[in-house]
Amino acid sequence: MTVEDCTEAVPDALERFYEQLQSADLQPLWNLTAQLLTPTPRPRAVPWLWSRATMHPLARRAIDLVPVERGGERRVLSLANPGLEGLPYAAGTLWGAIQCLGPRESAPAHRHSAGALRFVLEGAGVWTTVDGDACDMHPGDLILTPGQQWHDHTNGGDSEMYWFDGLDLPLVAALDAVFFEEYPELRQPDVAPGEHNRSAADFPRRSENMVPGGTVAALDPTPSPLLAYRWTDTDTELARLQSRWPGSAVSVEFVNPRSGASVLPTLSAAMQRVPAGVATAGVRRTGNTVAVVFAGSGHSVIDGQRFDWSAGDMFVVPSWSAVEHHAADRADLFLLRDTPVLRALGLYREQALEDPQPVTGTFRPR
Ligand code: GTQ
Ligand code: FE2
Repeated sequence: MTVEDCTEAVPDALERFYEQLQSADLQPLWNLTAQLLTPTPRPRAVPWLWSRATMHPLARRAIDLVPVERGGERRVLSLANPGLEGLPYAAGTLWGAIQCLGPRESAPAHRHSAGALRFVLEGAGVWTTVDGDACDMHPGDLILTPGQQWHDHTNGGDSEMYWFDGLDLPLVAALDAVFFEEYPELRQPDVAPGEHNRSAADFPRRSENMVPGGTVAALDPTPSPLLAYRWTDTDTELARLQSRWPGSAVSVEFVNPRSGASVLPTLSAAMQRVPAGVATAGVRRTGNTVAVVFAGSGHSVIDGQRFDWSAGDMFVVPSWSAVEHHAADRADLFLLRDTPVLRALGLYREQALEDPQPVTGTFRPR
């Protein structure tokens, strides 16, 4: 006898039974299986793109309208994925945002259990102080603020500064492990200009700070002691790889120089360079990706939908979506992922796609 037969036979009894379950705070798995145990991941976040053309003027406007100080805290516009019903998250596990500081402004010191990284888009004269180490920020640099380390951002110059923030906050929230604390003062003690960038001085070897290829397998519950990865190093390394494999996309993952693991226990960061006219091979992987276009232009195909992009745009590739990146001009893509978490839990999978995806639609940014 099937469940349907049973429903036919005794409708009233069954209906009463379901009511009893509901008032007992119990749910029958037999009605939920299809939505819970999906054959492949079904992220609620959708592939989406936020263009620089939309974000930048709004961030600029925030500098005029919204002061940063205690109470206002950080001038951050978070990427809110429309699939997540109003949550301020780029994807189910990842926070992505644009943050900006006007001339001579600083954002108050604090710390939290969520790990964060910054990828600098434009501007000059800003540093982030991380547990007393003032890390200068230049376009293309990656700056880490690992979980529970005090951090504040200071603009010591006369220009506006814009950067991308990536955090594991949605994941830490899902694990019910969010802690946050304000530093007793507005800022950590000043660091003499000549004493900035201590961690970068301690780990100067490019070959130990970034590794070529896909995603590293090493795991480390301790964050990287190196807090600043310089664009000059990244660019040099990508150029070196490009000269060995001309006509192919190349990438580096930034790593913890002590362990060779991803930069943070929960987050990986990589930079991919795609030569003009080249497309990356199609792939699906578990875990979410937020991509930030640092330079160049092109488009990505995500689950059959075409997303055109250029410098300063940000887009999300949700877990298990098929993706290829096509460069029109030589493109540099910064890639934030939650891969270390999936690897640590035995959930990481990737699948190479045999053929380029047919394009069935084009994304229109709002
Ligand atoms: O700059 O410390 O985008 O604490 C979200 C939370 C940035 C920060 C964000 C944060 C920060
Ligand atoms: Fe923070």
